[in-house]
Amino acid sequence: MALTPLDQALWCMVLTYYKYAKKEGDKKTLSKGELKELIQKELTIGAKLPEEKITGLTEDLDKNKDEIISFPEFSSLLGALCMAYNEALQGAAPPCGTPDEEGGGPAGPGH
Ligand SMILES: [Ca+2]
Repeated sequence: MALTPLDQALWCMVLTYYKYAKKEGDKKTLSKGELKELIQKELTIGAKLPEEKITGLTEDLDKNKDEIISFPEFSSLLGALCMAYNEALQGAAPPCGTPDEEGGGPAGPGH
């Protein structure tokens, strides 16, 4: 069976993590520099975030304060982003198509 859009999105999250994790040091964890690069290059909002916001975000994510971002720590960023996108959807059309467009889609906000 082909991957569904949700499968692809999940794989994309995991693979994006490793794309940056493998750049330096431990290939299975993100250094603070790798996380910063990921945020700046992979998130539309990331390029607009001031340096200190990214640093603050990184500090928050590094729960055990070992200076590296493990996958479980990174996943809380993904969760927070999902929440932010959910809020952005309230009263606005999504920037990409909804998964079931052909079916008319859910009774979404707006339109
Ligand atoms: Ca950590």
